[in-house]
Amino acid sequence: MSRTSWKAAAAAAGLVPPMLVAVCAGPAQAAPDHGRLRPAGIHLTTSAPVAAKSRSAAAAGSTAAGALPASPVTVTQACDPATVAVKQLTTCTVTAENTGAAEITAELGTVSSVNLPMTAASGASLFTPFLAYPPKATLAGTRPAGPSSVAPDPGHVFGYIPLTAFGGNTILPLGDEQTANLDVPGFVYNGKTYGKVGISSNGYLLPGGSGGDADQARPGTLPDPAAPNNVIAPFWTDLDGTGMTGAMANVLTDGVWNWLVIEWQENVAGTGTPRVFQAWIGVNGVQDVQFAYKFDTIADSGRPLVVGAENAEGTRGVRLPEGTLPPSDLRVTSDAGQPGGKLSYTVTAKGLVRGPGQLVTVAKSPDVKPVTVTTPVTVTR
Ligand SMILES: [Ca+2]
Ligand SMILES: [Ca+2]
Repeated sequence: MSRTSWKAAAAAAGLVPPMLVAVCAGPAQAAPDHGRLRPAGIHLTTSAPVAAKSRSAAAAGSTAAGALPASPVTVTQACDPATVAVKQLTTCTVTAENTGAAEITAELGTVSSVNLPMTAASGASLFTPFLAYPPKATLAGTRPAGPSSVAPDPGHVFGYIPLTAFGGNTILPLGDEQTANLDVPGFVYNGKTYGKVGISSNGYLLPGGSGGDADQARPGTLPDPAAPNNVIAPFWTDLDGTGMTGAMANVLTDGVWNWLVIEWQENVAGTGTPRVFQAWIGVNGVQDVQFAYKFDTIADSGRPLVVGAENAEGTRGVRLPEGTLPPSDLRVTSDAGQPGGKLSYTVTAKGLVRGPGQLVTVAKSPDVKPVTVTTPVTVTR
């Protein structure tokens, strides 16, 4: 199939209303139709395998001793109207939000200028006409988008179908500790679309590609903020493609939906014992990440093994218990995460004396710099 006809197939997929895709989750929950699969005819371009570099020491960021770090709490404050006549009222809304991953306590206070006394508050108490504060609050930390499960999904994953059954495969001759970067049709992972994927000789993928400095023979845990990040690992262990195919890739279509399929054909490093497995990545606008295994090659080699996935920051992820062989073909599902906790309150202020005035809100949290926000309010005659 030509590239043009692939585009036609993608356009056909695009005809499905977005809501239907969201509700049905597209191909992720469809029963795979093995009989209709054929190459989508997409030419996958690759860069040469990159030899692993030694890991560079992390740049040690340091702050002056005693200096407090910036607060993860952001404060917004707005007054409506921003100009009032004497005896007129303005309502000011203050919102604090935790943008950090950790829970934090926040104590806020709002002070008004002498020409703009506060007459009422909601969600806060007036201590004097010039000082209001809400109860001390505990703000939950943010939860980023990321994988929430790696689990069997019987009837909804393709399972192992040898890519050699199809024409047009792109061969990626990986040796030991090498990664190839492949330009691919855009696929969604944790809410982001990627047009490139790094394929490690050690059984994992890096959406967005690898700079070549992260190929790790010894699997890390998942998640882990340490490099490599954004790992999708069908079978992360010390493998070596030398003398084997290495990896191959193709885009298969059932005529409507398309999948990027990557197959590893390598040996356990230092042995002649093969491991053959695949990642199926839907390129249909919704996350669809499947792992498939040629189970007669899947066995315990005595080497560390990790099966799972993490997000781009290495802060959320899932894995089978370390060393656990995949019990079946698997699917990685993700969720969108959630923002940090918020605190909001309003105060009402009254123009008393003509001239420039202001409301100043300060948010204090333990062990970080306080945050100060100033909102001018002009009092006219
Ligand atoms: Ca990581
Ligand atoms: Ca290796």
